[in-house]
Amino acid sequence: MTATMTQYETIIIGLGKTGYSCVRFLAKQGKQFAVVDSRNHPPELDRLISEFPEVNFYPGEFDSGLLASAKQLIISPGVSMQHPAIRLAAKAGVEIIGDIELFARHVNAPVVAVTGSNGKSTVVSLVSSMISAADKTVCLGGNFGTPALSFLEQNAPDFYVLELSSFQLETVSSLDAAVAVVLNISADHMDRYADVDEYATAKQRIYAGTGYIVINKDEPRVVAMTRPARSVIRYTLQEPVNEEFGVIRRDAHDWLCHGKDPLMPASEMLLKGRHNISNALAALAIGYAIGLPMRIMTEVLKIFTGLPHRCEWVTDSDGVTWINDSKGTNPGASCAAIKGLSEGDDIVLIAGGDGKGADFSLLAESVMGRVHAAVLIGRDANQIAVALKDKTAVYFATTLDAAVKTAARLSRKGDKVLLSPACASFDMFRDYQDRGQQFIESVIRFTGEMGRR
Ligand code: UMA
Ligand code: ADP
Repeated sequence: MTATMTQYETIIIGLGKTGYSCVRFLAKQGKQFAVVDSRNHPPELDRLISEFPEVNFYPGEFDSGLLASAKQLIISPGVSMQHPAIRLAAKAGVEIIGDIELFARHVNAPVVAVTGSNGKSTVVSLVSSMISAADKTVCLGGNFGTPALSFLEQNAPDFYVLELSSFQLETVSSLDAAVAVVLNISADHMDRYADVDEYATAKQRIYAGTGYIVINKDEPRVVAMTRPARSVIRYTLQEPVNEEFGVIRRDAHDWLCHGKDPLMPASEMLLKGRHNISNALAALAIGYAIGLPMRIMTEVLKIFTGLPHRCEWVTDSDGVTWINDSKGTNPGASCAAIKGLSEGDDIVLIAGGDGKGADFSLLAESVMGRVHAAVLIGRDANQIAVALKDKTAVYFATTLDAAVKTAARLSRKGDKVLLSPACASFDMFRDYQDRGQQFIESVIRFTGEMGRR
């Protein structure tokens, strides 16, 4: 069958996790639809063929005639709205939405929505743990991993907690989150957006609706998104004003506080680094908005060990601490990890990969006085070297194994060797988990230690 012979009410673009969740959702509703993907064998093709053999699938270059003839396109987050065939369809009046918009139109339980350049997964995990600890039911997903639409196949929980990427938010207009937060904005995905403003505009869509908005007072770009008519809860790493969540220094200890009320010493959190105090305050503000008891939330903060590949301790060997921050996939994330972990000029950094069009000057600023050597890997190693060369000693390695060996040679007693690439992993690894796992294995092999906590 040629693509242009049939007209469809809806066409799903992309047959990865999201596309397949849309297939299941629309099929259950008895809708008439087809699926396209630019790849010949996308990840969920086999499942589509075995479970939905009646659904037409069109592989390869998107057919602009086919797309423009539909009433609605449901676009996967990995596909840009700027694709010429999609722009043509939009121009022809075809409605273009994503899975989160579809979810928002059908959901009937409160949604906690979290976006930001960094810290999303940590914050949604904390909030989800707090909800469970308060004996409420929760579905945790979105960009975190499980597509949101798949939750609508089950009974509604007390709360949905969704991590939302800028890609997912681009196509959202009906989301009315009970609580929404943009944690922070620093440049990421600059291969998909014209500039940081365009990227921030996509994220800002999370604040449409009528629920609470949580504002990080330390982030001017986020503060500028405040909507006056809304119920706002603010948090800051500084001393809080009024009902804000913040940090007060008492007897040489930092305390997480709600207004003037001390909640717990920051040192009792297992998560380390200033950025994680900020994440904890965001989680407290969200939990407060949905009525979770403060005592239960602080108990969770005391036992939450953090997610793998985020500033994860690997081993100590010969006085050197090895840390896996493979999820540091943009300069903002790696800066936070460097600043959060350094206690002086004591870091050997392993960085590099696919820079996604990033500007590495922010990274250069954060290495000064903290990183005494940087070992660079991957496609954009040279570009990072140019940014770092006057700020720290720069070395190159062609494999991660070689980078580990070079870092071991350059490290001194008391140092930390930190893998925080500031880049995506896809040029050398399957994904960031694969990169982190290979790092751990390489370190364990090389140091001869078996000490993963
Ligand atoms: N692709 C094509 N042709 C197509 C469709 C997709 O080449 O026709 C490519 C995309 O360019 C991308 C890959 O296929 O490289 C996957 O894209 P997708 O939209 O099919 O992805 P899904 O499998 O549906 O997974 C998506 C999110 N992926 C992206 O946004 C790229 C997952 O986030 C998310 O967990 C999942 O939906 C469930 O909601 C991953 C991610 O990398 C973790 N997110 C980015 C990030 O965190 O930085 C935004
Ligand atoms: P995301 O889901 O947004 O990628 P994660 O919670 O997975 O965020 O953290 C990814 C990386 O981002 C961490 O390994 C750390 O280097 C950095 N990071 C975490 N929280 C913050 C924050 N609040 N501000 C800046 N960087 C952060």
